[in-house]
Amino acid sequence: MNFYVMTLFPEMIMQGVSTSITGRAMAKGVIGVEAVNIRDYTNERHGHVDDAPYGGGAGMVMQAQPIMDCYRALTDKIGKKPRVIYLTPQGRVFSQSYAKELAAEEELVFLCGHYEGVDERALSLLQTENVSIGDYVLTGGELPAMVMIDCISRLVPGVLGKDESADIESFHDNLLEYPQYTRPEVYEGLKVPDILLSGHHANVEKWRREQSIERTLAVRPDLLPDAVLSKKERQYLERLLAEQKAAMAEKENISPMTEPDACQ
Ligand code: 6GU
Repeated sequence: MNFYVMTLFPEMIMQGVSTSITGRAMAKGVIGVEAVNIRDYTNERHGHVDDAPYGGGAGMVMQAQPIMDCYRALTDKIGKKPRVIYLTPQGRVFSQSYAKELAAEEELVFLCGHYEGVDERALSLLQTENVSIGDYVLTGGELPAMVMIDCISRLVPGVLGKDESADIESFHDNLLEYPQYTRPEVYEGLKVPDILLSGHHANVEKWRREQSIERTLAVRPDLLPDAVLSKKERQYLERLLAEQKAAMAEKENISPMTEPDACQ
C-alpha cells in the first residue's frame, strides 16, 4: 500500500514513519511512504503558500494553487487518483473501523493543513474526506497523518509479524485489555497476582476476562453495550454494576446527614 503526504514539513513525516514497525515495512516494500513538499509547487515569486483570509480575521490560509498543482503532479506521476484525506479538527473522527476501510485501498493521499486552514476550493476540487484524530487541537496535520498511516499500516498483510498479527483487533470483544506482568515476580514489594503463577489456564483466562470487564466499566463504559460476553461474564458485569449502584446509594444516604447544615 502506498501513502502520499502533501505537507509543508516532509522531513517530519519521513522521520516519523521510518522508525520502528512502519520503517521495517517500508524497508520490506510492503508499504511505501512519500512526503511531497507543497512549497515546491508554488507559483509565487517568494515561495509563499498562504495568504490572509478574505473577509478578515486572524491567521493565514493555505492557497489552493500550490496544493492543486502538487496533487496533479502526483496523480500524473502515479497514473491514479487516490482518495484524499484532509487532516483537520473539523473532520469526522478517525476510528478502527474507518482504518479497516482505508486499509483496503492501494493508494491514499493525505493533505496536511497548517495556519488557519486551507482554501475551501482546493478541498472541494479534491473532494477531500475530512478527518480528525480526536477532540483537541494540534498545530498541523502531520502528526494526525502519521497516526493514520501507523494505524492503517498495521492492518496491511505482511506489516506485522505472525505473533503481532494475532493481536490485530484493538478491542477484543469490545473490551479493554487485561493487565500484563513479566519477570520478576516481586518488584518494589509489588507481587504478580498469584493466579498468573498457578499454571491453571482456565482460571487465568477467567481472571483476565474479569479484569477486562472491570477496566472497561471503570474507564470506557461506552464500549460495554457492544461487548461480546458469555452468560457468566454478563452476570459478572451485572454484579459489578449492582455493587457500583449500592456504593452510590450509600454515599447519597450518608452525605446529607454528615453535612452540618443539611438538616437546617
Ligand atoms: Cl487532523 N488536525 C489538527 N490540526 N488538530 C487536530 C486534528 C487534526 N485532529 C485532532 N486535532
